[in-house]
Amino acid sequence: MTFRVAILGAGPSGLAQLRAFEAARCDDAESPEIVCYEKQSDWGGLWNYTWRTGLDLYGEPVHGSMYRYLWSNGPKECLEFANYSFEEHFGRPIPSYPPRAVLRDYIIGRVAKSNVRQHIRFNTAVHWVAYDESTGKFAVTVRDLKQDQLITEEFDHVIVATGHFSTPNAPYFEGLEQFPGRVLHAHDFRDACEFQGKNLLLVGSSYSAEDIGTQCHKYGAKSVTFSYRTKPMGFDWPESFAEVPLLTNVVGKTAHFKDGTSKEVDAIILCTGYQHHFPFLPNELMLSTRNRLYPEGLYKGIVSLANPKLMFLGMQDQYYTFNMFDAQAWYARDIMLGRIKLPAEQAMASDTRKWVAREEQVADPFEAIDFQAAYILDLLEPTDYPPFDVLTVADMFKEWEHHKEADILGYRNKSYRSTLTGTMAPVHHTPWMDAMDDSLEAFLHGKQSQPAKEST
Ligand code: FAD
Ligand code: NA7
Repeated sequence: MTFRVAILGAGPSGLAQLRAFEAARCDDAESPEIVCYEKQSDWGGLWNYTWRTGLDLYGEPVHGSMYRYLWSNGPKECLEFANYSFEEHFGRPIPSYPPRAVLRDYIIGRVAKSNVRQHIRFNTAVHWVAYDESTGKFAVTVRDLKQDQLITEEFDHVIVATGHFSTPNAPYFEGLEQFPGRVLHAHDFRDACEFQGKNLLLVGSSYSAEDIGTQCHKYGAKSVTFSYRTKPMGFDWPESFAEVPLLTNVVGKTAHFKDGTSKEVDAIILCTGYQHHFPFLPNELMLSTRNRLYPEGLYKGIVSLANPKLMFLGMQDQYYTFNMFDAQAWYARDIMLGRIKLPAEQAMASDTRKWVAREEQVADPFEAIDFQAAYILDLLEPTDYPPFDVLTVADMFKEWEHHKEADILGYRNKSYRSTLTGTMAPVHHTPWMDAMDDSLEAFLHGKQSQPAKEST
């Protein structure tokens, strides 16, 4: 008898799950009936750019956190799918740090070659998931956004692939309500050109702060001040950057910091991370976690300890991305197909505790990379996902860290070798700091269609 699987979200993780089932279908495995619910009108998740902020056309929260001129913040060779190389997709080698549109094209290129789009219900937001102990089934209630209708369907398994970099974590700082300039969270940041000639304050010291700060500098911001809670990023910043301790309060345009210093700023961007937010899950199925490498409550980082028929993809803090989501999707698929037998509840809980304890020993980014590599190798072992050289990818991530330490504005000019094809990526035609046009055409064909940096 066939079974029914609901996949929530058609971003890279949800698409990985669809692709995993497609691969099994080719092996004549029993194929479930799959429905993937996606609230956007297209697939690609965060990689779809939207100008919208706040609520979408239908009153749902806008998912997108990506912005114009976003370029990959890690080498593409580290995220390459094991069954679909960049070279296969583009028909030739391309440089290591593509802009968003190019990565989106690659993600979509793989799934477009299969029949998986037929399973996706676009413009459909998941509103509630309930589990019925007596039938052993989930009732998933969605809103068809175009028809404005609620629909409920039953499933044997639910895969949550709704991402966790969309709902802002936005702390309050005294005086923000009186600040006479723009105050926004990174989730709502769209276009660095808005901040040309401005003095910016960015709260936070992780990827968003680093990337939005360097972008704004590239597009003509006058100065960028990063305010950290725990520790500074510590890069060798050019003169117009500064790193200061945590913001305490704002008086007029003056931001005051914990060390007693202050700075007059024109705009404040809260790069303070995101919340794992699942408004469609009841308490008993909820996943509560901060952004970490091994969320508590998930066996193999996937299976809900609260109900093993509920699984989560892509909920980790991420070095590895697309190929890790694939490893997870193949593993989840094999659980659903009965190819991987789940151990007893206690054994799952104790295995999870061991990984969580191991993560707590991680001392620096280099150990974090090794940890995530070990996690992926653990997932790959029992599945037929094509082998890829996880450890060489870990070495590339470490090289990437060194390149960033050496030159935070120039690391994207470096090239890496694909572990799939063995090809060394060509050097891009334009150094990143001068590449103002982030379109696919400009990247692949060298057409610069936008004006270079404007004077302030
Ligand atoms: P998402 O991409 O977030 O997709 C989730 C999907 O679920 C979305 O399509 C959303 O619309 C849908 N959804 C959510 N809620 C509902 C609901 N209730 N009902 C129906 N559908 C729903 N990774 C890299 O590898 N390289 C990078 O350079 C990089 N840069 C990044 C820059 C930014 C600003 C951010 C925020 C992230 C970046 N990432 C990067 C990491 C990114 O998380 C992953 O690349 C990837 O997009 C995660 O895929 P996902 O499918 O898990 O989640
Ligand atoms: P991260 O990596 O989760 O980092 C969040 C940052 O925000 C981090 O520096 C935190 O400081 C800081 N933070 C969180 N809460 C506060 C408060 N209350 N006050 C001050 N600072 C705070 O999120 P990012 O958005 O940078 O990156 C997420 C993804 O987007 C990533 O995968 C990128 O590829 C793009 P802490 O160090 O914890 O003290």
